[in-house]
Amino acid sequence: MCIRDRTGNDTTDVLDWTISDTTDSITITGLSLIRDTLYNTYIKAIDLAQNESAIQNTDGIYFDDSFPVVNKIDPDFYADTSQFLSVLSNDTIQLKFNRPIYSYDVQASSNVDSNFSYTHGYDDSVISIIIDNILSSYDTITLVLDSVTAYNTLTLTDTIQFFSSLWADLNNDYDITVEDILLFNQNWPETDLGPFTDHPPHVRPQPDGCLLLIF
Ligand SMILES: [Ca+2]
Repeated sequence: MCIRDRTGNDTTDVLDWTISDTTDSITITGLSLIRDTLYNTYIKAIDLAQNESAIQNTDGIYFDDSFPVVNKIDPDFYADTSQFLSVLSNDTIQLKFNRPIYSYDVQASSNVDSNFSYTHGYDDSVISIIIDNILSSYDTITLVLDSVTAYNTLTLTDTIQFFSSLWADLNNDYDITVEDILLFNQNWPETDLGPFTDHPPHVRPQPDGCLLLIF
């Protein structure tokens, strides 16, 4: 058998005719292949009298040694500090990869909620984590990706953190300061922050559209 680089109009032998020890299979190692290059394999049979058969060739395969990586994260707190997970409705985390994924394992946990639960699914290079609970304020969701395997069998393992909104952080700096109180006063009576349950900063707001100041 031999292997040729068939990308473009040129062809280059990357492996000259090689005799296989068996008629079932042959494993070739140590090839220096170039990514995204089409390689064809050619085979011919030779009998004991040295008669050669016609040459057969494969349709070709593209060599691909690039690892799967996360291209896009939603919500992306680090790219835009206003991108939090919702504390008012169920939210979804999406991870878009640079390539289709064959298999993966994912585990998610909440820093606050021991009853945190989720489901996950995969479609079109995107892993979605659908959060079952409504998160409390100022929660950290840690996502552990394990053995994310692309079709070329290369894998990715990564840990990514996501953050729920900090309730009453009106200027999106993920801190409660006098500036937030100032904004609350300036926007009065447009900002509805209550009522809520649980204790700050991990409150669970259920704003009712009713604007009262309770002292
Ligand atoms: Ca703030």
